[in-house]
Amino acid sequence: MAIRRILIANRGEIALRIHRAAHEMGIETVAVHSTADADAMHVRLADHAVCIGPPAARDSYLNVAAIISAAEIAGADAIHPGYGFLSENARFAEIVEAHGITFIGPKPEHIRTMGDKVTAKQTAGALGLPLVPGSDGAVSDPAEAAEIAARIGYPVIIKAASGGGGRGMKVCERAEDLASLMAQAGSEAKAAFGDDTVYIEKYLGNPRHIEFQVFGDGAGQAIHLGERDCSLQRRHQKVLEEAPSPVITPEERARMGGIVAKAMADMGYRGAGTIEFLWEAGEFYFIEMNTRLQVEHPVTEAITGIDLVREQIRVAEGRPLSVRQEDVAFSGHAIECRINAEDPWTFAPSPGLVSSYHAAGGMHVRVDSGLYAGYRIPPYYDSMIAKLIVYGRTREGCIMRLRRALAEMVIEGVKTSIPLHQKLLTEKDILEGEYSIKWLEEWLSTSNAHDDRG
Ligand code: MV4
Repeated sequence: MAIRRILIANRGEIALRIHRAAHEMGIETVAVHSTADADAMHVRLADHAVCIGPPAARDSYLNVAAIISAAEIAGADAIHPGYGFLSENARFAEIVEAHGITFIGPKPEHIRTMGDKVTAKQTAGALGLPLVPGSDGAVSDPAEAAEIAARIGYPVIIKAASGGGGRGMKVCERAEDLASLMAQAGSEAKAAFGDDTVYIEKYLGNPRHIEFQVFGDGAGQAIHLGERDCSLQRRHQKVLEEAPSPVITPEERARMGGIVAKAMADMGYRGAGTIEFLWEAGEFYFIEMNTRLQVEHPVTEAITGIDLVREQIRVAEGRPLSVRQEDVAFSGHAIECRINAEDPWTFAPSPGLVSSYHAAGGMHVRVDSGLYAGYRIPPYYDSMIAKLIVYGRTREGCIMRLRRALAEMVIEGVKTSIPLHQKLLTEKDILEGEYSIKWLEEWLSTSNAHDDRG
């Protein structure tokens, strides 16, 4: 059914991103906002706006009753959750649909299955995705855990089924430590997520994080849009992402892409999804699936020319995807720099008044941001205030343009991560594409990156 008015249950740059796709399709938008966001750009751009509560996210952007009420009051016939907040909450998706409102996202059952890491891994295995060797499902008995660990070999990693952001993970080097680390992982998971279920995997020492973008129509058709390399991260926060991965050949992309697209077709997946892999020594190992649009989706848009939010809206309307796999062509290279309001070297948050703002521009330069001069960045939410996405025909050309664009960006009044990105783009390993998930933290702890003397 045709969607006429979308409520965007989010804030910041992703709310703008969704608004833009909607308007390009002739669809009206409804912004929701906390009292702290009354002057935010996402509120200004939308056709209608509803205040849904006080600053704390749990009282506003996570307030299901307030969001459903806003949709009914504003006459929205669909809700897009963006990323974070309620985007991977299966119960929310069910409630939206129970109110006769279209949820622009996956089927609730798929959100639920993939939200539990144990059922996600079992489902991925059954669909033919390569897994990290480990326990088949949850383990609670230390003796059983010891047998599994002995079989796959140390080191092993103990993970929480409900984990996220790396919480509740323990690396175990020796059999003697296994039982106590299992108990620790379980109790930390219980405290953080209310669920002490854990499972065991072979620990990969120096992998890359490579994820495939997938898209399904919910009726058995699915495609892949290639991979993104998201290995550059600090404390599970991605810093810079690129597509394609510097280490994946077109043949590997087609082979793994074919496997993930078939898996999504077989499960009847609907909407945008990301299949996360660890990649080491030329092999992919499934770790998790994200059932949402991701922050870094624009690098995929840049190299494929496909508007992912437009496709999300199409399939939510029950229409087919606008492209078949054979129509998807990968061209050139794209890199995204996440720009946060924080000290570039200590990472301390730096909210406050943006006294002046000028976005980079020019050919193949995209800035997704709700910033404007005079805007006050509130202290209550994520520190990401802009994304700079640059495209080039080659990786080298992309990096040259990215340096040029970073130098053009003006954000005054708050500290930002722009100097960190500028320094990263002078590093030999980054220029050569030779980095793993450990690279950034090691570099920050060993280099004099921010020291003027060298
Ligand atoms: C791993 C791993 C090594 N071996 N699993 C971190 C969070 C969660 N998404 C999975 N994570 C990892 N799982 C095995 N078997 C290392 C990590 C990991 C990581 C993964 C992706 C991106 C950044 C990371 C940073 C630290 C650890």
